[in-house]
Amino acid sequence: RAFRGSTVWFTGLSGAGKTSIAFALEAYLVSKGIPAYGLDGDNIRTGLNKNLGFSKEDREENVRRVAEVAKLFADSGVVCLCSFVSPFAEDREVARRIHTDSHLPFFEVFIDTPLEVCEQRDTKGLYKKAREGSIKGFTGITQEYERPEAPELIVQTVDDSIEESTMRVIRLLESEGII
Ligand code: GGZ
Repeated sequence: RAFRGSTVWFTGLSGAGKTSIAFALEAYLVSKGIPAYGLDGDNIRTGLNKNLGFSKEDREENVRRVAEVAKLFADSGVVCLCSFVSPFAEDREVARRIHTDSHLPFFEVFIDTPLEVCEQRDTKGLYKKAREGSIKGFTGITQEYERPEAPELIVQTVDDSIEESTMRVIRLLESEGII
């Protein structure tokens, strides 16, 4: 099939598992010969968006710029996997519209890992810092996370392993004719 460019937008709390699932999905797609590329804070906030922080305004601009980049990837035929906390519904809607206005498929995937679990994992020690007050405006602690109301998929990582969660996204892309 010629056309498969699209964007999968992973949203959820810090430590929810967005990047882990996107990374596993990227490996799967590439192994099947399907071009895929992951964008996340690690490769975006160190370069393109290094002038942005975590205020509501900066997150809005972060998400907007990422969505514009993802749209270009998708338009070029790549499955673009975006892993961003993207806590505000309005910003995620902008990301969606940037794609749908150009007739490019956009799938919002909510990685629905409870705050308690993310905080328990605390892989980067950020929740501890947020609780102590040394990080301000931390999503889930001192800034809100607006749960998606109508995502294309909800993944619950408490019940499912990374592999099972990744399979759920693969099945979504199959059922939507992307892969
Ligand atoms: C949330 C923060 C914050 C604050 C630093 N709030 O687990 P991580 O470390 O790797 O993922 C989080 C990442 C969030 O960046 P995003 O670009 O995804 O955010 S957004 O979409 O809202 O613009 C976390 C780290 O950066 N981090 N400070 N205050 N996460």
